[in-house]
Amino acid sequence: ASDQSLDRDCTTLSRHVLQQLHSFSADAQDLSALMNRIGLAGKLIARRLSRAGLMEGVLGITGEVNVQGETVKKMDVYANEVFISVFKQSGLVCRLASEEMEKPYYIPENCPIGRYTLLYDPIDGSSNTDTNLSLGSIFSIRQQEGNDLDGEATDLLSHGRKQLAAGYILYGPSTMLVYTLGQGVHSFTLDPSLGEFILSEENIQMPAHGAIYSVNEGNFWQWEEPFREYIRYVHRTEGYAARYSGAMVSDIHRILLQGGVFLYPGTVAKPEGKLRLLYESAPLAFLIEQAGGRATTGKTEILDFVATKLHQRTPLIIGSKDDVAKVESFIKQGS
Ligand code: AHM
Ligand code: MG
Repeated sequence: ASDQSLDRDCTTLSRHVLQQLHSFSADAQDLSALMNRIGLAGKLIARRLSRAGLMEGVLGITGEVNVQGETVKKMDVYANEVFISVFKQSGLVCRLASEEMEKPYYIPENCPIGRYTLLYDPIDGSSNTDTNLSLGSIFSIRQQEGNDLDGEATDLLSHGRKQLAAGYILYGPSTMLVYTLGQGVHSFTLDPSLGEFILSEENIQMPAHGAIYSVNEGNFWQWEEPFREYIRYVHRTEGYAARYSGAMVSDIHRILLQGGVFLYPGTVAKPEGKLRLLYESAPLAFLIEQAGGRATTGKTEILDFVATKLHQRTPLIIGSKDDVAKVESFIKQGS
């Protein structure tokens, strides 16, 4: 029995990926190596965040504005480069696409052998950086299709069911990595003394309904009426609680474990909302579906939505099945 508990306590991320795929095939080895690299990026970012207040030049803004028109933080730049540098050494990834880069980044020495593309948001919840609050990184791995001779990466403009792996790293009181390969959702906690992500929970299934609704209510009057109607319903119904942290990775992590719904609706001025499909909404949708939840734009399942451009935005309603359906019922009434 003691052997068994030792065994369970020490399932590391890379071993878990191999177990998941039940094989030592080339694909399984690749995915294990890729997940291991994502874990390394997470450790490097977590280390820097944990010391941010003790070091010069870690916090604050760079003075630049990114492709999305958002102010760039020094941590955004650092985290973006961490992913590039860990994947340069992997040999497996030819292209990386992130929130912080207008065009995909090619690693010539890995092309065309590296048949995988990493899509990622290096720092989710950037506005939390300077106040020592939870942050995340979001990732998605896709197989590269075709040769991408024009360097436009148009093969990425396909639906989210093509993701091979997806998940997030949550930088909270402890650092956690949650991932799916399309076979359930599994969470790991970083043991800083070992420098390893250790299995915390396997095959996480989320409740069909939860008390939490998570949305920036400051935008109330900018939304379309059905969202206001949903929020009014929540306000007058007993048993709901609002939670909104400014980093959707942490809000969605809570919802994964306890149920509920996260919304980022479009507004009249910006009907597509804020969140980007390929490296924010789609990876989280893949993961939440695997945990028994759902994600939709309000019109289309997130995983069926096909982007027309790399930095495409879509509205997002994601979480427990019944709660997503409840939001949808207001949208249907309104149309
Ligand atoms: P970011 O990747 O630039 O940080 O943007 C994504 C974040 C989400 O984590 C969060 O839920 C949302 O933006 C917060 O936006 P707002 O301040 O408009 O509510
Ligand atoms: Mg983001």
